[in-house]
Amino acid sequence: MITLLDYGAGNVRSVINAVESLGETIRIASSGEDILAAERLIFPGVGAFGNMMRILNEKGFAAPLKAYLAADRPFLGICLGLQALFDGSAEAPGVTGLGFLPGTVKRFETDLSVPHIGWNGLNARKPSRILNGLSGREKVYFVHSYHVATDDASAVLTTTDYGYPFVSAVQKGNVIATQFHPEKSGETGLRILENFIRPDVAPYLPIGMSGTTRLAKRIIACLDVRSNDQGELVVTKGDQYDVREDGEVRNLGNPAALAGRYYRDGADEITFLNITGFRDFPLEDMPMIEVLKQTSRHVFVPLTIGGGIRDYTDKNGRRYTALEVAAEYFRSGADKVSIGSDAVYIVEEYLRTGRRTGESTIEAIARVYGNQAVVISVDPRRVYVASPGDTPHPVIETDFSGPNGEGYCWYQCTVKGGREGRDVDAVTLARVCETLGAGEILLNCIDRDGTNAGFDIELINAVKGAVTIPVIASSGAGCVAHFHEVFTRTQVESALAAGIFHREEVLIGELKRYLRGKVEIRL
Ligand code: 1PR
Repeated sequence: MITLLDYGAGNVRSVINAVESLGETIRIASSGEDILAAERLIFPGVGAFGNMMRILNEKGFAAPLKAYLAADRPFLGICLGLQALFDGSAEAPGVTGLGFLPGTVKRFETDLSVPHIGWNGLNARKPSRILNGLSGREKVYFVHSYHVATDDASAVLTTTDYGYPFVSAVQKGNVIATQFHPEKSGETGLRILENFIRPDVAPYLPIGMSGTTRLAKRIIACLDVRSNDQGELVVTKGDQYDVREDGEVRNLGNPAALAGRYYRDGADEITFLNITGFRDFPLEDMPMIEVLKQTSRHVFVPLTIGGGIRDYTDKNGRRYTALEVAAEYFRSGADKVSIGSDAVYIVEEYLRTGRRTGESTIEAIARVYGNQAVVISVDPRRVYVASPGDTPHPVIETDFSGPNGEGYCWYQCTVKGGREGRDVDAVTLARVCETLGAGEILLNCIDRDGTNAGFDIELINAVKGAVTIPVIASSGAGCVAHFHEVFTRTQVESALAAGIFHREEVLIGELKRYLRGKVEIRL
């Protein structure tokens, strides 16, 4: 029996699902006594350090947790569950941590994108039961802006490089904690969890670990989901956002089954976009929540879900906040949520008033679940102009001239699935969303969507150059070479595709074999 400490923020469902998939039962600790009675305790931390410590103290969990740790009982902390073990964090000055290990938590100081999101390697400093059976060449999934810094070198279990080496796991006796997410690290992560759960696993030092670890470029499979005319929830795919063919919604398969296939094929992440979310309210559209629950039971890589994350009043006058919608997605197994139309309205308001309210959907979700949990899905379309002076928006000089030979264009943001253009450009939108606390940009392109013509490199470079958060390139992938192009001609951390994967024109395994040796990827 595994005891799980859930203090109520974020996605503990993934940990529960991963542990249950290993044949173990889980019990949720709801009191200090439950913590002290645990045989093995897992503490997955999500969100922000200050919020976590406040809840642990309010619920009376902090003192029993300290006693449990001091007694050297089996413990696995994950992400913030690692950071909690230290004295304090730069994320929440003045807030005291559990103080089990000496040191503090500090923000990444690097020119690389922060948060550090994605699959990176491990360098082991000493043998550990959780490393048993690993070759040392595996990659595991990270998502964080802060890392621990300790004076106790003997407690360092692994380090990982991101601009410089940082502590990615610690172990002191039976207390182990990882900055990465084993529950989101595919088969490697399941092995690590199993090593923690099973009794009598021998300490082991993988031989392949050495040198500098490298963050892999992520390959993301995207599933656009909606109900078809028969009311069945299907994966669909548009050509420049038009998902109908001969009047019918294209049906490319069952969402949970397709996600399972992409997981087995090696997808580094899976994104679901509830594409009619702007008009159907997700909390009434329960099949989508069900898809997420089913998927997270057997898919152990990060799941992002978007569509319909906004405030809403139902027909009975009950008001729901965007935070409540997001919370339901997180409870159902999402690791990140993506915001489309609402982000455009938020940015318009910000540009009009010149100040942040602290109340926007982006800020509210980031405050509770952390910046890394908030993705902005941008749906831009090219607007051509003959000269830069023809528009107040920032333009780029383009190699692909417009219908009348125009040599410049700007990227107009749209809402409602591309149906309505707004007076905001994609570069400004990305920049403002970063200021408001978004952790990642999912950069679609209506002109390229479903065309197989390749990613819009000009758009991607314009947006990537304007922000320091990671950017996902999306729309237009038609062959394996397009991924190589986007990873070598731009600085994006990940690339997303839909049509070529759904139609099996390119398999994810085959794509990764092609990229191997050319760009860093997770095999
Ligand atoms: O506005 O917050 O409710 O979110 C709605 C979400 O649904 C947005 O993220 C928006 O991008 C998405 N969406 C709305 N309508 C459509 C549509 O296609 N009619 N899909 C739509 C967007 C674009 C991509 C696609 C890539 C790759 N899909 O995510 O998967 O372009 O495609 P490809 O590889 O086949 O070229 P809200």
